[in-house]
Amino acid sequence: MAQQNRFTGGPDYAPLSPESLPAWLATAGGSAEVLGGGVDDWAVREVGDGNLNLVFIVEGPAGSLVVKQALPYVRLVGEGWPLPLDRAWFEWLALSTQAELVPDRLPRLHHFEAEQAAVVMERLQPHVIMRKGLVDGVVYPDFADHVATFMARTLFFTSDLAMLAGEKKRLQADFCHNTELCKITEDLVFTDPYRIAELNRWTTPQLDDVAARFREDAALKVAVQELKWAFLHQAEALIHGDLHTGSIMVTTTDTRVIDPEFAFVGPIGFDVGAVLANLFLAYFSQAGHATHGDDRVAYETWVLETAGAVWTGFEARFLELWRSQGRGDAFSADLFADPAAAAALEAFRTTTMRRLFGDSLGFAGAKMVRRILGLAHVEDLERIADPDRRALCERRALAMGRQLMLGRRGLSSMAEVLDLARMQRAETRP
Ligand code: SR1
Ligand code: MG
Repeated sequence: MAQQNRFTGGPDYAPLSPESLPAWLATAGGSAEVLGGGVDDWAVREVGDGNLNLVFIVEGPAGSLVVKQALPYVRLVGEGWPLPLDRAWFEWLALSTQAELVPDRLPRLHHFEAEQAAVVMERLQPHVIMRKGLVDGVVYPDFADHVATFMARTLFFTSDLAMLAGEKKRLQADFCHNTELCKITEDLVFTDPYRIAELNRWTTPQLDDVAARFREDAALKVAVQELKWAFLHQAEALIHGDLHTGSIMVTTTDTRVIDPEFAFVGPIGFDVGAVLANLFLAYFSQAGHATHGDDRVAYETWVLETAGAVWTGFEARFLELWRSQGRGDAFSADLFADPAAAAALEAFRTTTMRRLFGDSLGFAGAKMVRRILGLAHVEDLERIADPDRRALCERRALAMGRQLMLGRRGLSSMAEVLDLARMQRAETRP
């Protein structure tokens, strides 16, 4: 089934518009019932501010919905960079898989239509994109708990620790065609920031020296390519694939993860690292948002503590699931019934979490660097209008990213990582 539905975008595919969308939506699953009234009563606006797709909010007399439609090219760059429409299918398939594991952490799904490469889903309200909240200095007390649970459950239950080999291989087969989206990550995260690439950009001339140094840093290039190699071959679990704070919608009491169009079966640490990276970027950007009345110092502390809590929460929940629900084909339970074998397995679990910690830190470092030296930047830093001030924040974040990639295997605790962040934050070299 997955194989057939993957072929999205039929002969009638056309980018939707506020004018054309109501007629289409009238035939899209139960959308009309959710909205109430008739097509003439629906107000549509396009609100997409991401890099790839169209996103519409549709409001009717009874309720509202979101429609996300893939464009046949990268929106950020234009028609010169074609991109397959089947990413809408992978997003739908990932959301459907995750919905069975963490229904409370996702938007409710209403409808998928292959012909228009479009997904209809719940409009999350009054949620905001988390990155915007972080720029505004808003505290989200439950975020670490929510995202740690999201990651532990989605990553554990789609791994060989929980799945039978045949099921896991079918899952892998379903997602292995998401090659173009993976290629974006392979290029933009792991390769382009370390070479001259047409689409790279950075705060210039302030960061010209560090950009050049990164392109000549032999040890760093080996480290980032080792991470790329892991991204290419480490088929551990169904990962979201783009779990930054722009893919998370929040209120002060709720957290929902959206946008898994980059999903594939890849390294667990890539998702964990994405969340950590984006919290660290938020941390280093706060100095750029400080004003006379609001120095952001307390907020910096909250952001850093949250990064710590994301890792410790993830580690605890993942381990708990492994101990209580490890019924997959990896580590067959009947081999570990006797106490000596059980103790050996427990020791291996500790080693594995340590390895996942190192992987997560390395991926976090790569994802920090790409947002400063590569094509796609983040609002946390872009919203700092003064380029000198922005460059200082970016320089600190780049130094941290580099240290995470190079030192990932030697860093043994989150406390050590947070100390590293504080040390970089104190760096005043312009
Ligand atoms: C060309 S797409 C650039 C970035 O946007 C997405 O959110 C992914 O992070 C991708 O790398
Ligand atoms: Mg996205």
